[in-house]
Amino acid sequence: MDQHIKNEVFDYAKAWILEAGERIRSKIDSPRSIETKSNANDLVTEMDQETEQFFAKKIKDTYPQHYLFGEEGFGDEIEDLGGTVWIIDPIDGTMNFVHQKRNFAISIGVYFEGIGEVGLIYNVMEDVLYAVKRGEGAYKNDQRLPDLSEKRPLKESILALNTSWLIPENPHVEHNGMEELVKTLRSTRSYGSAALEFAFVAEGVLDGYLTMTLMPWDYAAGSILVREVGGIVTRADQEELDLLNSTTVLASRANIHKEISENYVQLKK
Ligand code: 2AM
Ligand code: CA
Ligand code: CA
Ligand code: CA
Repeated sequence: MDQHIKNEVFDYAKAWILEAGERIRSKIDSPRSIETKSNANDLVTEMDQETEQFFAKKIKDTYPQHYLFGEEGFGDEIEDLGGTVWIIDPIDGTMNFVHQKRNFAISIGVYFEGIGEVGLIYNVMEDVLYAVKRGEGAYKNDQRLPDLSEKRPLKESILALNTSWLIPENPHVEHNGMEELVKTLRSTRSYGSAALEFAFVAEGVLDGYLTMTLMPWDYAAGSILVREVGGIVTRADQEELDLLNSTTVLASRANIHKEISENYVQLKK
C-alpha cells in the first residue's frame, strides 16, 4: 500500500473510530432494543447497526473504490481480498455492551491485496485506542508497545480461553487436551471481546488467546497488532488464517505458540 494512502487511511480511521466511540458513550444509558441473531444469546442492538452504518457512509464518501466487510451487513459482499478492504466490527463484545456497559470495542482492520496494513481497536468506555501501521510499531494511546520478547514458560502464562471449549460436548476441540492445558497454565481469563483479547496479548498482559470460532472482523485488527509486536497469530492448528470465513485462532507470544498447538489442541474431525 502506498505510504501516503496508508497514512491517510490511518488518520481517517482513527478520527472515525474516536467519533463513533464518543457517540456510543453519549448514548450508553439510553434505552435500547435488543434483538437476537443465530440463537437466544447472540445479541445485536441498534447501536451495532448504527455504528457500522456510520463507518459505511464515511468510507463510501471518502473512498468510493474501497470495500467494507462488516459484521452487520451494511458493507459489501466480499468474495476475495483484492483491492482495499476495511474489515470492521462495529461493537465487539455486544453482550458486554448490553449487560455490563463496558468491556467492548470497535475494531477496524484495513487490508490491501490481502495484507493487513492498518489496525485499530478502541476500548470505548476506557477511552483506550490500540493502533498499528504494519512495520511502523503498535501503540496503546501514545505509548509504543514493546516487543513480546520475554520467553515466559507455559506454566507461568495466562491464556485467554472461553470455558465453552472445555465442555466435553463442544464440537471443536478434544476435551482432554484442553483440560491438560488449563492444568499446565498459570491461569485463564475470558473477557468476552475477541478484539480486546488480541489487544491484551499485544500489550503483554495476556500471554495468549485461543478460540475456536472467530469471524474475520473479530481478528482483522487484532492479528495485525499482535504480529507487529512479535507475537504469532495462526489457526489453532498453526495453519494460515482464512480471512473470509469462521476459523479457530491461536495468538500468543512466540515461544509458547507451537507448544500449545502441538501438545494440547486436538481439533475434532
Ligand atoms: P461480537 O460481540 O461482535 O458478536 C465473545 O466471546 C466474542 O466472540 C466476541 O468477540 C463476540 O463478538 C464473538 N462472537 C459472538 N458470537 C459469535 C459467533 N457466533 N461466532 C464467532 N464469534 C462470535
Ligand atoms: Ca455479533
Ligand atoms: Ca465480534
Ligand atoms: Ca460485533
